[in-house]
Amino acid sequence: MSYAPLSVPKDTSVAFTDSASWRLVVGAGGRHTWKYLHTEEERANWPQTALDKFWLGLPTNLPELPQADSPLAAAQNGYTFYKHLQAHDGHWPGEYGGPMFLLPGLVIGSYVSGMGFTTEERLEMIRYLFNRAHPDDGGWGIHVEGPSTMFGTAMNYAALRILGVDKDHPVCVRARGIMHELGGATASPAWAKFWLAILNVYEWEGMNPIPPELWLLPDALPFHPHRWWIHTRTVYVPMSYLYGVKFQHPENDLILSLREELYAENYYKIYWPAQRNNVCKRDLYAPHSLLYDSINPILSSYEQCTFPPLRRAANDRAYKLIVLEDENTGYQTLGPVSKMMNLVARFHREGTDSDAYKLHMEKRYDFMWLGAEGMMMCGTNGSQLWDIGFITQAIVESGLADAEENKESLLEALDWLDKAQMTEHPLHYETSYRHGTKGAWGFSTKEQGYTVSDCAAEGMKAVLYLQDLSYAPKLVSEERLRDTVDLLLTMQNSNGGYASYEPIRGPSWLEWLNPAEVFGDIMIEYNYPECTTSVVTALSHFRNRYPHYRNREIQQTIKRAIGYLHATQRPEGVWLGSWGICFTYATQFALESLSLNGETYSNSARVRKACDYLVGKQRSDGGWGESWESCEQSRWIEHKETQHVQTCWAVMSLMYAQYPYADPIDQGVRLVMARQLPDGSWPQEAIEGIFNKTCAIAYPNFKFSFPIWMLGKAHHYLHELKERARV
Ligand code: LAN
Repeated sequence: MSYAPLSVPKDTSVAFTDSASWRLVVGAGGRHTWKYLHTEEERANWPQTALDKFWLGLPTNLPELPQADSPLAAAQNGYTFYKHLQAHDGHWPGEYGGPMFLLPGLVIGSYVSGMGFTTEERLEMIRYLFNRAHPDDGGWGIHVEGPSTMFGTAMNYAALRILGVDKDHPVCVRARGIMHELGGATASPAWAKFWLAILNVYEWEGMNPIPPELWLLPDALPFHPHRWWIHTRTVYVPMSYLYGVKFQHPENDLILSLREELYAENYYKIYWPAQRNNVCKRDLYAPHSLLYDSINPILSSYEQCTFPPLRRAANDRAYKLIVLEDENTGYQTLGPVSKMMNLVARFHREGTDSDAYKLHMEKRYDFMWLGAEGMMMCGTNGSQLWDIGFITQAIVESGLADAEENKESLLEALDWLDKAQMTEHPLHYETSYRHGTKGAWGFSTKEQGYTVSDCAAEGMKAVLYLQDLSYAPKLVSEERLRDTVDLLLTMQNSNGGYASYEPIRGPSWLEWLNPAEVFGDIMIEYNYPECTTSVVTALSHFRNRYPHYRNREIQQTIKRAIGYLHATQRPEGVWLGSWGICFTYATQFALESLSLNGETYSNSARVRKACDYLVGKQRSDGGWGESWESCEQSRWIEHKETQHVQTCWAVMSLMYAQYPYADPIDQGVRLVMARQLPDGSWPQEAIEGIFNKTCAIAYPNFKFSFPIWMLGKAHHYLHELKERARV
């Protein structure tokens, strides 16, 4: 199939679609989809809200607020604005972009499965890619703030061409220039090779094998894929199926042309086996281990003479796991990568008339988000729980929850949280190697259906905080909170730490089999200070309110978790962040845990070391600023600009530590107040999050939740310090 011809503007200085016609639809459970209204009448009957306008990057025209004369007043101004961004069901929708390798999966996967997009969606995806092309060379990086790589450039180039951009369009010409300069698409990392092979513009022979047979091995083996990190194994399932069947889109004019455009040499003269380990230097973060490089030739030889009944059985096994995953998650799967691969696999086996095909087609929309720069594919189907968890705790901790004007919004938030808790284990449970879910909250919605340790914890904390309010009903019963505790107690690792989705299942040497080249630490679960802290603080808040339930076990769990946090403090005094950028993020969490254990600046050398290090990084303007490269290189790298979100994390760290000197806190507060806009909002600054060491990801709601939280808390804290000084 091919998409209908499209007239594409030369650059993004003109409108691609009418921005006044887009509406965000918030559906059941907090589902986000964007709809384009075609007629004047529809637009008049369904006016654009501040929520729509804000995320589309249009002026919201919300009123200027009275100048804040205290941190608390600034926090309230922030919330006055932020309440306009709360959806009717109580949660705060938001963009979750950043990675630049997801949209191509959406486009290539849809194209090879015969699924279309509306003209407006195509134009907005094109606009996004135009806007995100690197200003220096016209390529794309692994994420929006990174330098151009082959991963980003080869895949997004193919996506643009599928979407209908002509090869002579200036954006394509420029992108082709950098792509060829970097060696052409033969130098793509493995995941790009995979998508290009699916599209039939790269040969399967040029891939390191992804044999589905691994799924036939006994579960007890230490390297069985069910022991891998859940994202890696969930991607590996459909990848191995599609590799096993050697899926290829049929040749057509576009495919033939792409074979010419993507490569610096003649496609038909390429010796493919030599390309398996050819990866552009710029992309390479985790080079293959000797072990991995030694196994591949053996597997490649097997690939020449697979035993057909065995291959069939392996494909069937992988396919079965794909079906279970689809059914467990309402056809959205764990994440956006597996989503599109499962979709292609279901198309391959069941065709276009099947229910699976239709359900998959519809669920693509959960990941598609229209932002100010155009339409993107998000890192998950949203960050609903994560965002509501922080803002509700912020409002309660700052004392703003008792203000009449805030009550309704908090009650709506509690209602959302109540409905978002998972109350059962997965439909397919042990059969699809899943951990339990009863009692959990996930990162986004209930339907997505995955426990994440810290999301369950932050969800529970938010509920406990809100249900403490005199005016709030106890929507979530003690029994349901006990389920959360029971689940969290199953997730601690032997060294006391907590990982993300499951306890660690595999040995650490599995990292030697990391095939992805562009990501680090992806083969197994690891412990994270952030996840560990969320869990210990949640358990401790639970215990304070319900002291009779599993008290001793909770106590022991917390003690062991603190032991883990002690062990992972770095020599310079801070903790390395894995999910937020970077040291300010993780240290905020770690110091919260330590303070809970009674360790503060006055009695703990560790805490003093952490605070002194942070204070040493405070800039002359009162703020802090770290680059995403800190995560990549595991060392503090200054950002060229001060970041107000990171300033909040640093100040929160100092407050958790009971830092006794007001100045650094006061200066941080002033910076964050100075950056607040007259309507109470804050501008978007640099990207806030990270995953797998190399890929930055946006948490745009942090620019509200953390300033409001920090300012509210600092207001009381600074007051206390002043009182103490007076006595
Ligand atoms: C996320 C997003 C949320 C994040 C936190 C809750 C913040 C963290 O504390 C635990 C890990 C978790 C749940 C997490 C894991 C990895 C995710 C799902 C992501 C960063 C969002 C996107 C990313 C996913 C792996 C992207 C798809 C790419 C692959 C390499 C499969």
